[in-house]
Amino acid sequence: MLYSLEENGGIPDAQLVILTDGLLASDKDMLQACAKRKLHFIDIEGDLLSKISKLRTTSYWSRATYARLYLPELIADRHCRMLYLDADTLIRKSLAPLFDLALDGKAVAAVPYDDPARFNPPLARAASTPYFNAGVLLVDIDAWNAQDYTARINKLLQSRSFDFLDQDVLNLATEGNFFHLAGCWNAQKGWEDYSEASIVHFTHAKPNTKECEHPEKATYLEYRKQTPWRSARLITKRDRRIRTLLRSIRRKWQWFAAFAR
Ligand SMILES: [Mn+2]
Repeated sequence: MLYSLEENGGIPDAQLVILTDGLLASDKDMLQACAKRKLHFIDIEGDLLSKISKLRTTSYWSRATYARLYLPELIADRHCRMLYLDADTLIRKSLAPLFDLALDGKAVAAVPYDDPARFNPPLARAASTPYFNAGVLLVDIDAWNAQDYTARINKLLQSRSFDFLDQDVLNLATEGNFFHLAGCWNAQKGWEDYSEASIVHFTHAKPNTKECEHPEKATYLEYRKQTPWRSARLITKRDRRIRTLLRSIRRKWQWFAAFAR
């Protein structure tokens, strides 16, 4: 994602902020090697960690997913426009148009799903209320603050747990009132022609895995050749099971160590 952003993103003056959870200094050096400009890292710790550490997670969505909710108050420039991008995206074309778009006073712009009825019933609202994918999120921070989104989100997070975690929370906070971006800004599974997409989003199998048959996997691997991950082998289902197991052992051990202190 980072390498393709530098290559095709067309926003050389934008500040790049990376949210990290438990990365080593050597991991950060490898990420930095993918970028031309200096990266700013925000580690999930302290206040931010205490806000999200007890929230619901799943085997495929870690607590880090919630951290994006707090980005508007974490980044230094409080009056800018922020573009949040998932790590499982690939940037194919200039992102500059997103920074010139008139958002009509809306705090959030995103790509709506064609089938909102899939998401809305558990949220106790009308099935047809627009619902967006949160992997590509354009935020006008002034409008976000004017409409007290962070406070709304805090209240929602304390009220219950959500099937789609922070994505449900963001959608509830906007109450269906968000700017609708064209699908090419978050081209997900089933998109007809990826050469027309500005941002490809690998929402299902990830392109660094053996099982992935996504048409853009080859593009991803081409870009990856230019990064420190150039010779990494493709991950298998077995690798992932082992990784998940190790992660859960490490979490339990951390809990035990904290308890024993
Ligand atoms: Mn994603």
